[in-house]
Amino acid sequence: MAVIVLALAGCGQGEIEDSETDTAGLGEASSSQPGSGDDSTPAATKGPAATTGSPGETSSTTLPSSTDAEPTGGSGCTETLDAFVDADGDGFGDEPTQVCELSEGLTTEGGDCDDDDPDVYPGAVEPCGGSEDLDCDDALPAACQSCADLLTSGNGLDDGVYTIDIDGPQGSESPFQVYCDQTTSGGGWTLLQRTVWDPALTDALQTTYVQWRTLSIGDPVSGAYRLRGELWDDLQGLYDHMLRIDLRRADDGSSCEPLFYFGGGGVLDVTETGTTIEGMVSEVSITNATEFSATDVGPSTDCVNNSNAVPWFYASCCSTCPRYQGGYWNEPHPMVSYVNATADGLGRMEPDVCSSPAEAAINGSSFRGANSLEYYVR
Ligand SMILES: [Ca+2]
Ligand SMILES: [Ca+2]
Ligand SMILES: [Ca+2]
Repeated sequence: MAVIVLALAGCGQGEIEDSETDTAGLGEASSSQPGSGDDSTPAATKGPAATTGSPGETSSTTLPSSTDAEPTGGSGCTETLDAFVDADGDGFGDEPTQVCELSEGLTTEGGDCDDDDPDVYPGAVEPCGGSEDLDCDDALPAACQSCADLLTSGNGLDDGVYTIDIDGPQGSESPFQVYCDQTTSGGGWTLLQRTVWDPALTDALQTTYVQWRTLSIGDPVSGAYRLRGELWDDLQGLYDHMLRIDLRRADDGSSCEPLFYFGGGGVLDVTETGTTIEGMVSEVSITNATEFSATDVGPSTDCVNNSNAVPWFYASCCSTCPRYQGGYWNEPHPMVSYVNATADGLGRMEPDVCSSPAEAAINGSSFRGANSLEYYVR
Protein backbone atom coordinates (compact mmCIF):
# COMPACT_ATOMS: atom_id res chain seq x y z
CA MET A 1 0.00 0.00 0.00
CA ALA A 2 2.63 2.49 1.02
CA VAL A 3 4.41 2.19 -2.24
CA ILE A 4 1.37 2.94 -4.29
CA VAL A 5 0.63 6.12 -2.54
CA LEU A 6 4.09 7.32 -3.35
CA ALA A 7 3.73 6.53 -6.98
CA LEU A 8 0.43 8.29 -7.07
CA ALA A 9 1.88 11.24 -5.27
CA GLY A 10 4.53 11.72 -7.88
CA CYS A 11 1.97 11.41 -10.56
CA GLY A 12 -0.47 13.65 -8.82
CA GLN A 13 1.69 16.72 -9.10
CA GLY A 14 0.67 17.51 -12.55
CA GLU A 15 -2.87 16.35 -12.25
CA ILE A 16 -3.96 17.49 -8.89
CA GLU A 17 -6.78 19.50 -10.35
CA ASP A 18 -8.08 16.64 -12.39
CA SER A 19 -10.17 15.21 -9.65
CA GLU A 20 -12.30 13.22 -12.05
CA THR A 21 -9.54 10.94 -13.19
CA ASP A 22 -7.44 10.83 -10.10
CA THR A 23 -9.93 10.60 -7.35
CA ALA A 24 -10.67 6.96 -7.77
CA GLY A 25 -7.12 5.84 -7.53
CA LEU A 26 -6.07 8.34 -4.92
CA GLY A 27 -9.10 7.84 -2.83
CA GLU A 28 -8.67 4.13 -2.67
CA ALA A 29 -5.00 4.24 -2.05
CA SER A 30 -5.03 7.03 0.48
CA SER A 31 -7.98 5.76 2.42
CA SER A 32 -5.82 3.29 4.20
CA GLN A 33 -3.15 5.78 5.11
CA PRO A 34 -3.02 7.41 8.51
CA GLY A 35 -4.14 10.98 8.28
CA SER A 36 -5.61 10.57 4.87
CA GLY A 37 -8.88 11.99 6.08
CA ASP A 38 -7.58 15.46 5.38
CA ASP A 39 -8.91 15.85 1.88
CA SER A 40 -7.45 19.29 1.43
CA THR A 41 -3.93 18.00 1.74
CA PRO A 42 -2.24 17.66 -1.62
CA ALA A 43 -1.76 14.07 -2.46
CA ALA A 44 1.98 14.39 -2.53
CA THR A 45 2.19 15.42 1.09
CA LYS A 46 0.84 12.04 2.04
CA GLY A 47 3.92 10.50 0.62
CA PRO A 48 6.22 10.92 3.60
CA ALA A 49 3.84 8.96 5.77
CA ALA A 50 4.38 6.11 3.45
CA THR A 51 8.10 6.21 2.93
CA THR A 52 8.76 3.16 5.04
CA GLY A 53 8.87 1.01 1.94
CA SER A 54 12.26 0.94 0.29
CA PRO A 55 10.81 1.45 -3.18
CA GLY A 56 9.73 4.90 -2.04
CA GLU A 57 13.25 6.18 -1.65
CA THR A 58 13.54 7.71 -5.05
CA SER A 59 10.06 9.13 -4.91
CA SER A 60 10.57 10.63 -1.51
CA THR A 61 13.44 12.75 -2.75
CA THR A 62 11.02 14.54 -5.03
CA LEU A 63 8.34 14.96 -2.46
CA PRO A 64 9.45 18.21 -0.80
CA SER A 65 9.22 20.12 -4.05
CA SER A 66 5.81 18.68 -4.69
CA THR A 67 4.36 20.72 -1.87
CA ASP A 68 4.98 23.74 -4.08
CA ALA A 69 2.49 22.26 -6.50
CA GLU A 70 5.18 23.10 -9.05
CA PRO A 71 6.18 20.26 -11.34
CA THR A 72 9.89 19.66 -11.17
CA GLY A 73 11.73 19.71 -14.40
CA GLY A 74 11.50 16.43 -16.27
CA SER A 75 9.70 14.52 -13.57
CA GLY A 76 6.19 15.54 -14.57
CA CYS A 77 3.81 12.85 -15.62
CA THR A 78 2.51 13.30 -19.12
CA GLU A 79 0.75 9.99 -19.32
CA THR A 80 -0.55 7.79 -16.58
CA LEU A 81 -0.35 4.05 -16.59
CA ASP A 82 -3.11 1.67 -15.51
CA ALA A 83 -1.66 -0.51 -12.82
CA PHE A 84 -2.60 -2.66 -9.87
CA VAL A 85 -1.43 -2.88 -6.32
CA ASP A 86 0.52 -6.10 -5.80
CA ALA A 87 0.67 -6.45 -2.05
CA ASP A 88 1.95 -10.03 -1.95
CA GLY A 89 4.59 -9.65 -4.65
CA ASP A 90 3.39 -12.41 -6.96
CA GLY A 91 3.26 -10.18 -10.01
CA PHE A 92 -0.51 -9.79 -10.04
CA GLY A 93 -2.68 -7.20 -8.37
CA ASP A 94 -6.23 -6.65 -7.43
CA GLU A 95 -6.71 -2.98 -6.64
CA PRO A 96 -6.53 -0.78 -9.77
CA THR A 97 -4.63 2.45 -9.74
CA GLN A 98 -2.91 4.89 -12.10
CA VAL A 99 0.73 5.77 -11.91
CA CYS A 100 3.42 7.55 -13.85
CA GLU A 101 5.62 4.52 -13.91
CA LEU A 102 5.75 1.13 -12.36
CA SER A 103 7.68 0.65 -9.19
CA GLU A 104 7.98 -2.15 -6.72
CA GLY A 105 4.61 -3.14 -5.36
CA LEU A 106 2.84 -2.32 -8.61
CA THR A 107 2.05 -4.39 -11.63
CA THR A 108 0.16 -4.11 -14.87
CA GLU A 109 -1.31 -7.57 -14.37
CA GLY A 110 -4.63 -7.73 -12.58
CA GLY A 111 -6.80 -10.57 -11.42
CA ASP A 112 -5.09 -11.61 -8.19
CA CYS A 113 -7.99 -13.14 -6.26
CA ASP A 114 -5.99 -13.19 -3.03
CA ASP A 115 -3.47 -10.38 -2.79
CA ASP A 116 -2.31 -11.57 0.61
CA ASP A 117 -1.13 -14.96 -0.68
CA PRO A 118 1.76 -15.11 -3.15
CA ASP A 119 0.81 -18.69 -4.10
CA VAL A 120 -2.56 -17.53 -5.41
CA TYR A 121 -2.66 -15.70 -8.76
CA PRO A 122 -3.96 -16.19 -12.31
CA GLY A 123 -2.26 -19.15 -13.90
CA ALA A 124 -0.81 -20.48 -10.67
CA VAL A 125 -0.13 -24.19 -10.52
CA GLU A 126 -3.18 -25.79 -8.98
CA PRO A 127 -2.53 -29.39 -7.91
CA CYS A 128 -5.51 -31.73 -7.90
CA GLY A 129 -7.38 -32.48 -4.73
CA GLY A 130 -6.94 -29.08 -3.11
CA SER A 131 -9.65 -27.13 -1.34
CA GLU A 132 -8.71 -23.61 -2.49
CA ASP A 133 -8.91 -21.78 -5.81
CA LEU A 134 -5.23 -21.07 -6.51
CA ASP A 135 -5.33 -19.98 -10.15
CA CYS A 136 -8.15 -17.46 -9.73
CA ASP A 137 -10.45 -19.07 -12.28
CA ASP A 138 -13.24 -19.07 -9.73
CA ALA A 139 -13.21 -22.87 -9.60
CA LEU A 140 -11.84 -25.25 -7.03
CA PRO A 141 -9.08 -27.64 -8.12
CA ALA A 142 -10.18 -30.81 -9.87
CA ALA A 143 -10.31 -34.02 -7.86
CA CYS A 144 -7.30 -36.28 -8.27
CA GLN A 145 -7.64 -39.40 -10.38
CA SER A 146 -6.18 -41.87 -7.90
CA CYS A 147 -4.60 -42.19 -4.49
CA ALA A 148 -1.21 -42.02 -6.19
CA ASP A 149 -2.16 -38.67 -7.76
CA LEU A 150 -3.27 -37.40 -4.37
CA LEU A 151 0.10 -38.28 -2.95
CA THR A 152 1.94 -36.50 -5.76
CA SER A 153 -0.27 -33.42 -5.44
CA GLY A 154 0.59 -33.01 -1.78
CA ASN A 155 -3.10 -32.83 -0.98
CA GLY A 156 -3.45 -36.40 0.29
CA LEU A 157 -0.47 -37.38 2.40
CA ASP A 158 -2.36 -39.20 5.16
CA ASP A 159 -4.20 -42.50 5.12
CA GLY A 160 -7.92 -41.98 4.80
CA VAL A 161 -10.94 -41.55 2.60
CA TYR A 162 -10.65 -39.18 -0.35
CA THR A 163 -12.80 -38.25 -3.32
CA ILE A 164 -11.22 -39.14 -6.65
CA ASP A 165 -12.35 -38.57 -10.23
CA ILE A 166 -10.94 -41.53 -12.05
CA ASP A 167 -11.30 -40.13 -15.58
CA GLY A 168 -10.84 -36.44 -14.80
CA PRO A 169 -13.30 -33.56 -15.00
CA GLN A 170 -14.04 -34.17 -18.69
CA GLY A 171 -14.77 -37.86 -18.26
CA SER A 172 -18.16 -39.48 -17.87
CA GLU A 173 -17.38 -41.11 -14.53
CA SER A 174 -18.58 -39.11 -11.52
CA PRO A 175 -16.22 -38.58 -8.59
CA PHE A 176 -16.47 -41.15 -5.81
CA GLN A 177 -14.87 -41.92 -2.47
CA VAL A 178 -12.02 -44.34 -1.95
CA TYR A 179 -9.79 -45.32 0.92
CA CYS A 180 -6.12 -44.51 0.34
CA ASP A 181 -3.13 -46.00 2.14
CA GLN A 182 -0.63 -43.18 1.68
CA THR A 183 1.98 -44.29 4.17
CA THR A 184 2.79 -47.96 3.63
CA SER A 185 5.73 -48.72 1.34
CA GLY A 186 5.60 -45.43 -0.52
CA GLY A 187 1.83 -44.98 -0.33
CA GLY A 188 -0.49 -44.22 -3.23
CA TRP A 189 -2.53 -47.40 -2.68
CA THR A 190 -6.23 -47.51 -3.55
CA LEU A 191 -8.35 -50.00 -1.60
CA LEU A 192 -10.35 -52.24 -3.95
CA GLN A 193 -11.82 -54.79 -1.54
CA ARG A 194 -12.13 -55.48 2.16
CA THR A 195 -13.53 -58.69 3.57
CA VAL A 196 -14.12 -59.02 7.30
CA TRP A 197 -14.50 -61.76 9.88
CA ASP A 198 -18.25 -61.33 10.38
CA PRO A 199 -19.93 -63.44 7.67
CA ALA A 200 -23.11 -61.39 7.83
CA LEU A 201 -21.19 -58.32 6.69
CA THR A 202 -19.20 -59.96 3.94
CA ASP A 203 -22.20 -61.89 2.55
CA ALA A 204 -23.07 -58.92 0.36
CA LEU A 205 -19.86 -59.38 -1.63
CA GLN A 206 -20.67 -62.92 -2.80
CA THR A 207 -22.09 -62.02 -6.20
CA THR A 208 -22.32 -62.79 -9.87
CA TYR A 209 -19.68 -61.46 -12.21
CA VAL A 210 -21.90 -58.68 -13.55
CA GLN A 211 -22.63 -57.54 -10.03
CA TRP A 212 -18.95 -57.68 -9.16
CA ARG A 213 -18.11 -55.62 -12.23
CA THR A 214 -20.82 -52.98 -11.97
CA LEU A 215 -21.77 -52.50 -8.31
CA SER A 216 -19.71 -50.94 -5.55
CA ILE A 217 -20.72 -52.37 -2.18
CA GLY A 218 -20.21 -51.14 1.36
CA ASP A 219 -18.21 -48.31 2.83
CA PRO A 220 -14.52 -47.68 2.08
CA VAL A 221 -14.04 -46.53 5.68
CA SER A 222 -14.83 -49.81 7.43
CA GLY A 223 -16.70 -53.08 7.17
CA ALA A 224 -17.07 -55.26 4.11
CA TYR A 225 -16.40 -53.22 0.98
CA ARG A 226 -15.74 -53.60 -2.71
CA LEU A 227 -15.12 -51.01 -5.40
CA ARG A 228 -16.88 -52.21 -8.52
CA GLY A 229 -14.67 -54.38 -10.65
CA GLU A 230 -14.76 -52.34 -13.85
CA LEU A 231 -12.61 -49.74 -12.08
CA TRP A 232 -10.00 -52.14 -10.74
CA ASP A 233 -7.78 -52.10 -13.79
CA ASP A 234 -8.23 -48.35 -14.26
CA LEU A 235 -6.54 -47.77 -10.92
CA GLN A 236 -3.40 -49.76 -11.64
CA GLY A 237 -0.69 -47.33 -12.63
CA LEU A 238 2.43 -49.14 -11.50
CA TYR A 239 0.94 -52.66 -11.56
CA ASP A 240 1.72 -52.93 -7.87
CA HIS A 241 -0.49 -54.96 -5.56
CA MET A 242 -0.76 -55.08 -1.80
CA LEU A 243 -2.58 -57.25 0.71
CA ARG A 244 -3.15 -55.91 4.19
CA ILE A 245 -3.92 -58.71 6.63
CA ASP A 246 -5.19 -58.03 10.13
CA LEU A 247 -4.91 -61.43 11.79
CA ARG A 248 -7.44 -62.39 14.42
CA ARG A 249 -6.18 -63.21 17.92
CA ALA A 250 -7.33 -66.54 19.29
CA ASP A 251 -7.91 -65.40 22.85
CA ASP A 252 -10.07 -62.33 22.49
CA GLY A 253 -10.80 -61.96 18.79
CA SER A 254 -8.98 -58.64 18.55
CA SER A 255 -6.77 -57.71 15.61
CA CYS A 256 -3.02 -58.12 15.48
CA GLU A 257 -0.90 -55.37 13.97
CA PRO A 258 -1.33 -55.49 10.20
CA LEU A 259 0.90 -57.47 7.86
CA PHE A 260 1.55 -56.19 4.33
CA TYR A 261 2.38 -58.47 1.43
CA PHE A 262 3.30 -57.03 -1.97
CA GLY A 263 3.26 -58.06 -5.59
CA GLY A 264 4.62 -56.32 -8.66
CA GLY A 265 4.00 -56.51 -12.37
CA GLY A 266 0.52 -57.98 -12.09
CA VAL A 267 -1.55 -56.70 -15.00
CA LEU A 268 -5.28 -56.69 -14.34
CA ASP A 269 -7.59 -56.87 -17.32
CA VAL A 270 -11.29 -56.44 -16.65
CA THR A 271 -13.73 -57.08 -19.49
CA GLU A 272 -17.48 -57.53 -19.67
CA THR A 273 -17.10 -61.29 -19.81
CA GLY A 274 -14.10 -62.06 -17.63
CA THR A 275 -11.14 -60.77 -15.66
CA THR A 276 -7.55 -61.93 -15.56
CA ILE A 277 -4.38 -61.00 -13.76
CA GLU A 278 -1.10 -61.85 -15.45
CA GLY A 279 2.55 -61.55 -14.61
CA MET A 280 2.45 -60.84 -10.91
CA VAL A 281 5.67 -61.51 -9.03
CA SER A 282 5.21 -61.82 -5.27
CA GLU A 283 6.68 -63.66 -2.33
CA VAL A 284 3.36 -65.27 -1.51
CA SER A 285 0.34 -66.19 -3.59
CA ILE A 286 -1.72 -63.02 -3.44
CA THR A 287 -3.85 -64.62 -6.14
CA ASN A 288 -4.20 -68.35 -6.80
CA ALA A 289 -5.18 -68.31 -10.46
CA THR A 290 -4.84 -65.94 -13.38
CA GLU A 291 -8.57 -66.15 -14.02
CA PHE A 292 -11.19 -64.56 -11.85
CA SER A 293 -14.19 -66.51 -10.51
CA ALA A 294 -17.58 -65.25 -9.35
CA THR A 295 -20.74 -67.24 -8.65
CA ASP A 296 -21.44 -67.66 -12.36
CA VAL A 297 -18.21 -67.03 -14.28
CA GLY A 298 -14.68 -68.40 -14.00
CA PRO A 299 -12.87 -71.70 -13.45
CA SER A 300 -13.67 -71.94 -9.72
CA THR A 301 -17.36 -71.13 -9.47
CA ASP A 302 -17.60 -74.23 -7.26
CA CYS A 303 -15.26 -72.60 -4.76
CA VAL A 304 -17.34 -69.46 -4.74
CA ASN A 305 -20.69 -71.23 -4.47
CA ASN A 306 -19.89 -74.27 -2.30
CA SER A 307 -17.43 -72.56 0.02
CA ASN A 308 -19.26 -69.26 0.25
CA ALA A 309 -16.18 -67.50 -1.07
CA VAL A 310 -16.33 -64.02 -2.53
CA PRO A 311 -15.32 -63.42 -6.17
CA TRP A 312 -11.53 -63.70 -6.47
CA PHE A 313 -8.70 -65.28 -8.45
CA TYR A 314 -9.22 -68.79 -7.10
CA ALA A 315 -7.71 -72.05 -8.13
CA SER A 316 -9.41 -75.06 -6.54
CA CYS A 317 -8.58 -73.51 -3.20
CA CYS A 318 -6.42 -70.64 -2.06
CA SER A 319 -3.44 -69.57 -0.01
CA THR A 320 -5.06 -66.13 0.09
CA CYS A 321 -8.82 -66.49 0.50
CA PRO A 322 -10.79 -63.25 0.85
CA ARG A 323 -13.39 -65.63 2.32
CA TYR A 324 -13.67 -69.37 2.59
CA GLN A 325 -15.85 -71.90 4.40
CA GLY A 326 -15.52 -75.64 4.94
CA GLY A 327 -12.60 -77.74 6.13
CA TYR A 328 -11.20 -74.84 8.16
CA TRP A 329 -14.21 -72.90 9.30
CA ASN A 330 -17.83 -73.63 10.05
CA GLU A 331 -18.56 -70.12 8.89
CA PRO A 332 -16.94 -68.39 5.91
CA HIS A 333 -14.03 -66.16 6.96
CA PRO A 334 -11.02 -64.46 5.37
CA MET A 335 -7.94 -66.63 5.73
CA VAL A 336 -4.31 -66.94 4.63
CA SER A 337 -1.77 -69.73 4.84
CA TYR A 338 1.70 -68.15 4.82
CA VAL A 339 1.81 -65.64 7.66
CA ASN A 340 3.78 -67.93 9.96
CA ALA A 341 6.18 -69.05 7.24
CA THR A 342 6.98 -66.09 4.97
CA ALA A 343 7.84 -62.60 6.14
CA ASP A 344 5.76 -59.73 4.81
CA GLY A 345 7.17 -56.75 2.92
CA LEU A 346 8.21 -55.17 6.19
CA GLY A 347 10.06 -58.29 7.32
CA ARG A 348 7.52 -59.51 9.84
CA MET A 349 5.56 -62.67 10.42
CA GLU A 350 2.69 -63.64 12.67
CA PRO A 351 4.73 -63.80 15.91
CA ASP A 352 6.00 -60.28 15.26
CA VAL A 353 2.58 -58.69 14.98
CA CYS A 354 0.46 -60.76 17.35
CA SER A 355 1.05 -60.65 21.08
CA SER A 356 -0.89 -63.88 21.30
CA PRO A 357 -1.34 -66.46 18.55
CA ALA A 358 -3.69 -65.69 15.75
CA GLU A 359 -6.63 -68.03 15.59
CA ALA A 360 -5.48 -71.32 14.16
CA ALA A 361 -7.36 -73.12 11.47
CA ILE A 362 -9.62 -75.73 13.00
CA ASN A 363 -7.92 -78.62 11.26
CA GLY A 364 -4.51 -77.60 12.50
CA SER A 365 -3.19 -76.58 9.09
CA SER A 366 -1.19 -73.44 8.56
CA PHE A 367 -4.23 -71.33 7.69
CA ARG A 368 -4.97 -68.33 9.87
CA GLY A 369 -8.14 -66.33 10.19
CA ALA A 370 -8.18 -62.60 9.62
CA ASN A 371 -10.42 -59.91 11.05
CA SER A 372 -9.95 -58.10 7.78
CA LEU A 373 -8.22 -58.76 4.50
CA GLU A 374 -7.73 -55.77 2.23
CA TYR A 375 -6.58 -55.70 -1.37
CA TYR A 376 -5.01 -52.57 -2.89
CA VAL A 377 -3.45 -51.55 -6.18
CA ARG A 378 -1.44 -48.52 -7.27
CA1 LIG B 1 -0.49 -10.09 -5.78
CA1 LIG C 1 -1.76 -13.52 -4.70
CA1 LIG D 1 -9.10 -22.82 -9.72
